[in-house]
Amino acid sequence: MLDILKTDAKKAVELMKKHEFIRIFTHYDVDGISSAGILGLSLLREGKKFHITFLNGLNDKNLDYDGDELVVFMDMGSGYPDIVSEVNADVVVVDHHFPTGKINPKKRFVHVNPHLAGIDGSFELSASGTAYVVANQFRDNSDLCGIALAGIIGDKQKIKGGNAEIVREGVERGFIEEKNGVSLYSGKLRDVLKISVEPFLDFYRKEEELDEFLLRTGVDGDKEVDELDEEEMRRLSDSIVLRILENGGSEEVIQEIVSKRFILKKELVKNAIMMSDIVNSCGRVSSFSIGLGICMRDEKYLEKGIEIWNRFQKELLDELYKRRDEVKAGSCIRYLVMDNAPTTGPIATIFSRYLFSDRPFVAINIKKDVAKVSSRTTMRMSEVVDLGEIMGIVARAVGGRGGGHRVAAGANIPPDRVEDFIREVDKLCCQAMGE
Ligand SMILES: [Mn+2]
Repeated sequence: MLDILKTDAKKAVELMKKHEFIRIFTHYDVDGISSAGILGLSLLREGKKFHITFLNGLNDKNLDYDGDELVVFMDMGSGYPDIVSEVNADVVVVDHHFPTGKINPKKRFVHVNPHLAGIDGSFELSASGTAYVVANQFRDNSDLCGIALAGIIGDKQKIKGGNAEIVREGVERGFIEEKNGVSLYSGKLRDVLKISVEPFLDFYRKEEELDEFLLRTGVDGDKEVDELDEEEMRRLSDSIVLRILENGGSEEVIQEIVSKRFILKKELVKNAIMMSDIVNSCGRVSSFSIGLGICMRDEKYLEKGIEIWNRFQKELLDELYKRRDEVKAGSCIRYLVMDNAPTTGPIATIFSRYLFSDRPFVAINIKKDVAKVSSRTTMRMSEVVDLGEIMGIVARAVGGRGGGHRVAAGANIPPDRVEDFIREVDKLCCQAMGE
């Protein structure tokens, strides 16, 4: 399944081998950071020097490089042919976003993207997974599969297709261990249920409900999640499913969370979803190098990373608790308008998956000069509603820019056009849904 991609990956590696110094630009989310971690470790093993910059998105102003360097774009680039075409250096793009337009490179150029190799890059291979395929063309770097998995989880992809192949290889080689059960953090059950955001169980500041839940489930809340026996895990899993559905969560998330728990044998953080969340929170608060350090297995970053994650998690939970009552309904969407909120995307993701899964969800965060939009919907609704397309069209119409995947997309728009934007998005969603 990865054969064609491996051919492209090999070309990328051949080009990288021609350079002693590699200039890497990557997305600042967990998929982008883990991609850079995978490539960074691979380059270290080849004795090559590199410099990594983390970007929110690509524009022509934030790229500094020398013409004799090799520029590598990770988790970005495929959707910005105009900018990639302008780069006056050898270029490698390692991305999984849908390629748009034609790239006219100035120098040598290799494009490694699952979509160009017959693989569904939206759900079945992340940038980190693509980076892992590239890494293994240098030499056997299959021990890096756990880092790839952190990115796969971070991008909410499925363990299918290319991703499944990476996990399978990891399990076979003993780098990943699979356990049955609900995907939960490690730690004391009561604490884990309270702070869990994926799945979000809505127990934060609801101690009594949590006690009742544990009593009904018949599992001791003081037990370590990793030490629950099979029967306890089964009962817990049933209760969690029920709770999510009662809260207004989507049935789709059930399949995702009641599946496998992955243990990463080689990583500093053994629990795969914790690793993904810790790196994610580092990215969110612009502590990119700490997230990268954890991906590159440098122990001195771990404590700081966990501290950032704890703070981030608490802030996110406080925000979820506060914002849920501010959610409004349009004709076909639900939306939330916030001023200077600390995050946008995570709130949109969690609300749309666990509390308001019945309609597309749009979260707008108004900052000084720009309103940041994150929109999410379920897989089932995305069969008719293409949020990436809708964000693109409506953002352009109000003088902004937007795009993304069918299920998850974003935009930046002028703050004074927020109301027009919501109205138009609502209209296009209604049209798509035939209402
Ligand atoms: Mn990605």
